[in-house]
Amino acid sequence: MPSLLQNLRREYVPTLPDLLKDINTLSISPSNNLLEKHSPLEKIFPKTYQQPRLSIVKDKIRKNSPLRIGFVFSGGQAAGGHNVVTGLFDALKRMHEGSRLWGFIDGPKGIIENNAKEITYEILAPYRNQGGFDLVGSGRTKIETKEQFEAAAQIVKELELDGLVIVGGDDSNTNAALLAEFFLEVGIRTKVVGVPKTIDGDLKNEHIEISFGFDSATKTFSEIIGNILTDALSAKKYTFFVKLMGRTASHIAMECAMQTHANLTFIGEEVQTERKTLKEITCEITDLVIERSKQGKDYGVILIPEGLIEFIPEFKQLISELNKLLAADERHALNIDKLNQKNEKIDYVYPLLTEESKECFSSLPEEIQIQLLLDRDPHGNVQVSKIDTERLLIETVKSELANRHKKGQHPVKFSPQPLFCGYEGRACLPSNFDANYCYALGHVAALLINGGATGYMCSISHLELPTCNWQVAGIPLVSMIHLEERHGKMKPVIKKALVKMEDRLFQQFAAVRDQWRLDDDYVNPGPIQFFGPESLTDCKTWTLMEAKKHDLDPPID
Ligand code: FBP
Repeated sequence: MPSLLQNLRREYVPTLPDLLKDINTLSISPSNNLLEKHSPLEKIFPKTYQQPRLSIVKDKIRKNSPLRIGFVFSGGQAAGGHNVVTGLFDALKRMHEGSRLWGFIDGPKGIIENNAKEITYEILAPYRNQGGFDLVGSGRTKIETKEQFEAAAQIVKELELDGLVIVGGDDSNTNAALLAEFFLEVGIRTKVVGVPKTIDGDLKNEHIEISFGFDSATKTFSEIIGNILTDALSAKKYTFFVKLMGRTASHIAMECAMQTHANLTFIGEEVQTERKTLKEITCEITDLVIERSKQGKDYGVILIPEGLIEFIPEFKQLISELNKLLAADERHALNIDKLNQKNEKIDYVYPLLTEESKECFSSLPEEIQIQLLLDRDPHGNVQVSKIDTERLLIETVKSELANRHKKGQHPVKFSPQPLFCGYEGRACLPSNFDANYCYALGHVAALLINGGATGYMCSISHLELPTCNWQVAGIPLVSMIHLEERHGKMKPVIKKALVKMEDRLFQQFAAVRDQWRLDDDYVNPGPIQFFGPESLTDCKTWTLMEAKKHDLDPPID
């Protein structure tokens, strides 16, 4: 049974950008090309690599034909996904009442297994402005073999789809680009359009200001961290080690740090730049614990991005070696997974590692060793959410404190508490920002498909402004792709946006963080606000607002 708040949220009517309000007067028009000729991508995407950016412009009233569209949620949940669907559905119906929409069940698997459900107004009604992807489910199956591409072609042909909307992150949108290319190659008319989703905030570039879900997730995590800070300050006995989701990039950790002023926040990308070892990270935390203890503060809160481990140089090398071993294991069907005993797995890989990686691997607790050996996701990523970095750091800090004590350091009270903020931020009720953003993205997807565009990502810009002023466009997916090593081979993938040391955002964070180490300048931002003064309900992330602050250019379209 839905809660009172869920019911109230269903009644929320997302605000649309002014441009999208009269959808039947809009058309798409090509602007500049974004890729240079003769890029190495030409061979992989011969049909789509030179597509122009598309502007959406006011035109005379047009009469649309009914459209048949499918959509799929791909990868991890992000708040607002259901509003992409409601936006798409409402736009389609406004364009032509006879339009129809299907959702593929449980992610891309639903496409290759021919499992789709038609979405009607009644089916969709309970999901308006709700979190999660449970309308049709999601999954991480990667469409990659020739058979899978052909199966996808078969099902879109059977459903006579005009368009397929892929709601996904960097990997899923890479898949969207490959599918668009394949459909063109085999003469299938279905257009493929991507929507930028991921709480990680790493699917962004000069055309995509932020992926949806980042706003709601960071607000949810900041609420939790704010509460933890207040608890720490009240009981004065625990040091919390909070691991924050976000896979590789540390955007989430940096945003939450700026919102809450936790005592210490690691940024994975900085650790990589400064080549900080596990020992150095451990010493940084230990120093903080000792300094705070001297001030009578045997408590504190430390934020750890879940991708941190991949950036520590010795782990980076170890993970890369393990990735290659696991990929080779898959190819030669050696099946590390069939080795039942934990020790068997460890004994199997250990002799195959280089001396440096052997040293790093053997220094780790057995649980972490096993976690590093877990299967990669279908896109070849280490499943960092399953690695207990927060617990690893607790252990290393404990032993560093013990070492220092042996060397004469006064004993300190160190009572650590691990916490992981992850899944709860992906499926929360979407903030007003994500609800509006996603509803508008659904409209853009409908417009692009109606205009015959394929191999594009929906883009909304000027997000720092009130919703009525947002601008919309279609960006060729190939313009965001580069070649990267995956499963030991060079593959086309959409480039992840990491935190950059030279960015104003990082520098601003770096300039203020030191004062949070010892002074308890804690902030408790409280829960996401859905109702009330606009300044609260339309409050956007620091990451988005700061990135846009000096961007005073007038809208392009
Ligand atoms: P997407 O990139 O698919 O949006 O997923 C992001 C994420 O939430 C990461 O932050 C996290 O590391 C990962 O998914 C967890 O994956 P899973 O849901 O498979 O445990």
